[in-house]
Amino acid sequence: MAKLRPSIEHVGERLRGAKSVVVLTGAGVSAESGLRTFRGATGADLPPDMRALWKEFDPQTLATPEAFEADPEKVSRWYDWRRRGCLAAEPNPGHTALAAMQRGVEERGGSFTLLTQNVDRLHHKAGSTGVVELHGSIIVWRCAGCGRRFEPGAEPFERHPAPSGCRHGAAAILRPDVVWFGEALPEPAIRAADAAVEECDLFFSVGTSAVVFPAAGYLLLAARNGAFTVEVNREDTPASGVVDCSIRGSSGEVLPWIVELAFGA
Ligand code: BJW
Repeated sequence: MAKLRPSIEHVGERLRGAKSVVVLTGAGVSAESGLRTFRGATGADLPPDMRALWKEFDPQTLATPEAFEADPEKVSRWYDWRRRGCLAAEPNPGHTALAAMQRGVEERGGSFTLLTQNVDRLHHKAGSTGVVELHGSIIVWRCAGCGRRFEPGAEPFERHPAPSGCRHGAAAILRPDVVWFGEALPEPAIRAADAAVEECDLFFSVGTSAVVFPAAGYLLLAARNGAFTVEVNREDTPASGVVDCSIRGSSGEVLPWIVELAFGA
């Protein structure tokens, strides 16, 4: 039997009536803030400085613990460059709409959890609270030796890799507090995500290519538990065939519309 295609109005109604909402976001949500995604179409419509990162850079030589061990200077330079880009960026209407969505759900006594794969802290800047950072933060760095965390200022590091100042000899260098390929996600984030997804009745997957696990598995878990699932993305992803409603468009346009339908302006 053909699957029904619920309309965006139906999504608005679902949101108004939802008791427990989970939103999973990815790099696409920050694209309209000028931050590059990792994957997705190169986009003939996009300027060269907005090309997907993994089209220009090799993740194996930058986003793995082995890469940092082999060439800490190169990895530190690249992440410091991206860190400063994130610090300079401002939230866009997609981020703002998610903060408004949280207020709308919570004011009606519901629960709301924002799971993000983004390391840029733009959800915090937009006013979202309790954000679960599945892949850590690029704004925070930590000593590779002892794990002590630092939040460096906006100016570029003077040295690469930057010394942490801790007493760990050669290991006393800073690395970004992000999750690289092959590394485990932070335990508290996993626990918070598991609990929220387990009980949610409405799940949104927004601006993510839905290919990186375990984050991509949360949609599947929510669907299996009977939640109504929605995708918002400019392109088709592996999630598109799984969700109850797949909306093609940019998060900066679609999310404010959904929030407006559910809660008014
Ligand atoms: C728009 C838009 C607009 C654009 N509006 N939309 C099961 C199966 C297969 C593989 C695995 C598996 N389990 C684990 C793995 C291995 C691996 C993995 O998933 N690999 C796959 C790629 C094959 N996973 C891991 O290694 C993870 N760790 C792990 O599993 O550990 C196990 C372990 C347990 C115990 C001990 C030890 C280990 C870790 C994954 C870490 C991912 N890290 C990165 C880098 C973070 C640091 C950094 O910033 O550099 O995280 S990779 C990169 O991908 C980044 C992102 O968070 C992540 C996801 O990307 P995202 O957010 O989806 O972005 P894009 O670019 O992919 O997509 C953007 C989307 O937006 C596109 O669809 C566009 O169309 C759309 N879009 N503009 C709406 N305006």
